[in-house]
Amino acid sequence: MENCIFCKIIRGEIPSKKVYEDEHLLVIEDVSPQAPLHLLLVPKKHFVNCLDMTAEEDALVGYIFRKAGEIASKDVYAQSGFRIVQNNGSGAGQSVFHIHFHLLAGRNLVWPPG
Ligand code: DGP
Repeated sequence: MENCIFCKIIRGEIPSKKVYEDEHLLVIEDVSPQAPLHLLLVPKKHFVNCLDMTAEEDALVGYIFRKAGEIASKDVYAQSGFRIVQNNGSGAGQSVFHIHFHLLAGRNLVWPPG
């Protein structure tokens, strides 16, 4: 998508702090971290949010969760626990309309979330 900020990051048109990249997925540091570890797992294919996905993406979503676990297992902040968050729609806090999964750790993550 031409004007999507995450598509621009994926294309290398906007700089980011990359943690992991492969043909399906980009993992970057969040520009406005809400915890000592705050990464964004961003699929390279553009989807607005989970309402935009079909059964074709089932494997991709499973892959993203497995990668999130792999990354968390190597991070010191995530040793005592971590959270994966995905916001759908502005009322839920979505501000970038290219699906992404927040990986948060390193502070007390309260429940229920705000
Ligand atoms: P959400 O509110 O769930 O749509 O999350 C969007 C996140 O994206 C938010 O935590 C801030 C982050 N973000 C926005 N613009 C940029 C950017 O240009 N670079 C990076 N690394 N993160 C961004």
